[in-house]
Amino acid sequence: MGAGPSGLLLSHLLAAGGVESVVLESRSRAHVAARVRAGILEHSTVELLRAAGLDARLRAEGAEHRGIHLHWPGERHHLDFVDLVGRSVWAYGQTELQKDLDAATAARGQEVHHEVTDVALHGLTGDRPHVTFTDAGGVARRLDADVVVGCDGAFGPGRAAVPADLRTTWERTYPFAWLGIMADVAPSTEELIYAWHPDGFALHSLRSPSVSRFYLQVPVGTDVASWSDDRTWDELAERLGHGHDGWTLTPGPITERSVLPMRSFVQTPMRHGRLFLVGDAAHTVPPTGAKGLNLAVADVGLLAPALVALLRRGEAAQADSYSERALRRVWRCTHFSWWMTSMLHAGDDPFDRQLQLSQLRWVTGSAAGAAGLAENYAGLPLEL
Ligand code: RFL
Ligand code: PHB
Repeated sequence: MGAGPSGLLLSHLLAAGGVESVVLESRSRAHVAARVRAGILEHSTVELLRAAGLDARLRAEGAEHRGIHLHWPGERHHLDFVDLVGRSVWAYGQTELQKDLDAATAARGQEVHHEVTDVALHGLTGDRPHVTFTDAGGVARRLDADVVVGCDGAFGPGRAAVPADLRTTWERTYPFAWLGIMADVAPSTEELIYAWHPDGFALHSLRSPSVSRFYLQVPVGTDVASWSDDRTWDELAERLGHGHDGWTLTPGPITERSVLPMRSFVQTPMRHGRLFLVGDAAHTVPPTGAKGLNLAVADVGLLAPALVALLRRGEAAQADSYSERALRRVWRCTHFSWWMTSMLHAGDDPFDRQLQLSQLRWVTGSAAGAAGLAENYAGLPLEL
């Protein structure tokens, strides 16, 4: 269930391992392809895409980044992940990865049903679960399967199909949101700038040599209409340090804007009988650590070989340990995303602000502090 990045990547890896799958998606192909989301692929994600033969356009059109800048009023520091931990990251939009996955899906004739409704799961604790749904033409259908995988994001039926008395959830909501904008202007930086500022966090990211992506910390419930172009650019310039050491921010036409909630969420276990959960279906992280998409890909990297072993060779050990192994990384990334969020988002408490600035000085001034951030950001090994 789900034709986002985790669903399509899983079906690709299963096909390579000789396991047939059918993908169900509630939205249209065009809607899924147009959703603006993540922008950074970590080392292990790029390695997995390379091994799957899905990295040609990423190598040609993506940009390899050695690290990030951390900025606060009067100071800017570059952390070089390659020097610190021998790993880089790639700037490549989720929209582009989705196009690559769609192309690979079409090329191998993968069965995908878009715009399905009434998806319901049955018989998950037996050997032969089935899924019922209504297809785009309004026809009621039934699929019998060996396993069902919930790649259906934070709002799909997958996570709710685990009985309430067998699942545990953890949640943290944050008292702020992000205003995200896309702009048709060349990035004013080669690598991302994460900025702490008393007015709130700001991030300068990018999508291509001519498209920039920015985020501003805003109050929960902010109406995008209250952020005019002028106000947005003025606030980005102030928070990102326009004028610092001669650095300038170049504004341009804003083509997209939206407000994103900030939330941490984990549901365990990530397996119930013949149902497996992957990506946002099982966990959500705030985007400050650029982990959401990477975590979804890492889950797939563990589950695909486990299902091939189970279904082709009758070996259950990897499938049985999937949830436990995946959750080690999920909790590491949940912590890292919470930590980055806590370090960079200014609140009203003057004591907290001093702690944040002290933490930023330590992370940029100490080799041990810098290496810790770099290791978590650029990518931990698939299996922790
Ligand atoms: P997705 O991408 O949400 O895909 C799930 C798919 O399941 C479909 N679906 C159903 N299909 C069939 N039947 C049903 N009943 C269904 N219900 C839902 C949905 O339509 C969808 O196509 O989950 P996946 O594949 O696990 O991938 C995860 C990533 O997409 C996600 O972690 C990241 O995009 C998170 N995220 C970001 N991550 C970052 O690292 N950096 C970012 O800047 C960033 N920005 C974002 C984000 C997530 C957002 N969402 C989910 C609100 C911005 C947004 C707005
Ligand atoms: C993005 O480019 O959308 C992006 C990059 C890094 C983040 C979050 C979002 O931490």
